[in-house]
Amino acid sequence: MLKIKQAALAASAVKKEQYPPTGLAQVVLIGRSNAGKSSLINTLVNRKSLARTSSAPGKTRLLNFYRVDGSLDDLPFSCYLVDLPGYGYAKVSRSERMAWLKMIDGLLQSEAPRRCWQLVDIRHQPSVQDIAMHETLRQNGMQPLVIANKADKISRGARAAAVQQIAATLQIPRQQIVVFSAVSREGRDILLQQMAEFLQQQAKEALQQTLPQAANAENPD
Ligand SMILES: Nc1nc2c(ncn2[C@@H]2O[C@H](COP(=O)(O)OP(=O)(O)O)[C@@H](O)[C@H]2O)c(=O)[nH]1
Ligand SMILES: [Mg+2]
Repeated sequence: MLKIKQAALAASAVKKEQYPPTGLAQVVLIGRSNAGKSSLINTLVNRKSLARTSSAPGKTRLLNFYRVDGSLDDLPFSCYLVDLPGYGYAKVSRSERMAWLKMIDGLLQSEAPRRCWQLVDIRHQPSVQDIAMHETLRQNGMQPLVIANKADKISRGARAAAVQQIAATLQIPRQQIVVFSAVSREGRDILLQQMAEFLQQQAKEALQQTLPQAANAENPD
């Protein structure tokens, strides 16, 4: 079981030199402005206002690295939740958009174990920008988990169809979508489970990389 003990803002960055120095695993949150990225982080780590939430879209212009410390099956872990500035905000200039793309590209190119979580609004079909972002991530070798957010805003009966619609639009299996709400906290356990699986896989890969060397050191022949 994954337990989060502590969470804190480790760095706000635009470029690589400003990233936190450790190569810890990252869960990167991507979505339109106002999709609920900051709220999701707060819900996940059980803090009211660690990540700033705002009803004025387009305010966060930096990559915010939140360091999370906790335990996974009683063993300590640390990772980052990375809050990306939202896209789809109409009033940005071309140069601002380019700077944004450069910032995201810089993050995705940097070396770290990484998972992407893309937030979409469960009430609407994914936007053109949502689809473009999803495809870009796929082209970069990522398979983003899609979080259908604000589930408290639609009736239980409308959900299956909404999720089906998102799956069809993004051309992904239904299983790649998690229904979530920062208000009802629905879906939180599933996201923690996703995080746990990622970190476990990470630990396994790290071990596999060090084990052959350790074996060689013991048996130099
Ligand atoms: N009803 C509802 N509102 C939400 C949910 N998540 C976020 N919001 C609201 O949506 C707005 C934008 O949320 P925020 O987390 O700042 O989005 P961000 O721009 O993606 O970081 C805020 O007014 C939040 O209170 C949710 O699950 N349900
Ligand atoms: Mg935000």
